[in-house]
Amino acid sequence: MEKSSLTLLSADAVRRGDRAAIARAITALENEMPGAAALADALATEAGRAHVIGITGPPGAGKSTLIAALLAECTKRGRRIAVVAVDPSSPLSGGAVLGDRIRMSEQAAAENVFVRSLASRGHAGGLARTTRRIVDLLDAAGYDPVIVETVGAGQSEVAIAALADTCAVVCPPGLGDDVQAIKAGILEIADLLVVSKGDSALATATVRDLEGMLALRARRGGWKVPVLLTSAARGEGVAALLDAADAHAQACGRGRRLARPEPAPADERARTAALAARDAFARNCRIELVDAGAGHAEVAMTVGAEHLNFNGTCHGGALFALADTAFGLASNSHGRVAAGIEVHISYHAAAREGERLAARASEVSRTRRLATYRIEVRRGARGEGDLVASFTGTVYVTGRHHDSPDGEAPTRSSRRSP
Ligand SMILES: Nc1nc2c(ncn2[C@@H]2O[C@H](COP(=O)(O)OP(=O)(O)OP(=O)(O)O)[C@@H](O)[C@H]2O)c(=O)[nH]1
Ligand SMILES: [Mg+2]
Repeated sequence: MEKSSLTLLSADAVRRGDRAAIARAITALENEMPGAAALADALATEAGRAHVIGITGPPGAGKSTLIAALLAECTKRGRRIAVVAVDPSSPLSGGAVLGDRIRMSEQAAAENVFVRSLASRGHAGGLARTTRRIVDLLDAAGYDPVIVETVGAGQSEVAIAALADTCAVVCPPGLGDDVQAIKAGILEIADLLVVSKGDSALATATVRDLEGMLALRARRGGWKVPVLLTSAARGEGVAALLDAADAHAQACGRGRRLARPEPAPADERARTAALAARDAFARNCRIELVDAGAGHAEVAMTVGAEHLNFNGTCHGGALFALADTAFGLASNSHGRVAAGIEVHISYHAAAREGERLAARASEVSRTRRLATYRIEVRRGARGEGDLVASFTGTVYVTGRHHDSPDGEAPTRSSRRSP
């Protein structure tokens, strides 16, 4: 009783834009304190007004400096702006977050600006959920735009694409020379490409390189991704960047994170079972489907003599096959052909002949084009025992459907063409 009235009180204070209440609420969400989920629920219905802009890019690209310039531009235009900077909590970037705070502190002191750094501590899924709730809260508090800064490092950029209405990918000069340096997903999620440090020598060449790269790709739903040259140091191109972000929101809408229609669960279960039945490799490894649904799948196998390595324990390749099968089924459960881009596996314990192992895959984040999964391989028929291996994977979601009459057979192994 007392807790719920407390929640209502702080929800009201958040709606009024009370800075202390907002700061307290974010801390509660970050630490999953009692009442935090109820507060998030109380405010969730008011989310969807703010324009959420994701700013991502490689470490040191100039994201924070650019955001500081955007803060100044927004306040000049009389807008209330919030920034959430997500720290990947690596020892290397520990100092960078402090740097963010210092660089942004001048603007943060202003009444219409709210800046907060989050430490990601732990897995991407938890971070994605917390960040989403904090964005909803800032949205409900009337900030518009809400900017989210993340370092482009695999899964974080997938998470930001799910969250933001407009994704700006910041490319420092020189990166365009070596397109391979830009990881598979990062260009895929860009609504705006921003070349930073426009005052340095290579910047215009980088603009040309990126424009050349974009010319090779199909347009996305009528929106033409612009390449914008900025120099936060000189304050150049910042107004144009904000204008381009506004234009993207006009063209493609706001509240992208709130609308993610999913087909009925029964469809996914049946589809996943059909896919599993067509998987000759999994069948050869004696991997069986246990359960599946939207974005998740569970498979199991009994370690047999054919799974053993020269030490007499279960071969790492067999564990990989088990985890990868769950990954493939979960990522293809939505009906679109998903192609694996990147996986990572950690082995924790050995498994022996006769043991039953289960792998459970769950979706960590999903956008129109990219999705990430976490898979745990555990002992026991339903994975109730200890952890044997853990696996994370990212897929590229193609435009092809499993169910379409002229649809090709699913080829998870096929890489997407550029
Ligand atoms: N010459 C020049 N340097 C810049 C500009 N913007 C940022 N820098 C420099 O680039 C370095 C990195 O800038 P940050 O803004 O911290 O970059 P970041 O992408 O936020 O970095 P992380 O958060 O650590 O990934 C700093 O030394 C900045 O001074 C610019 O417009 N021109
Ligand atoms: Mg930064």
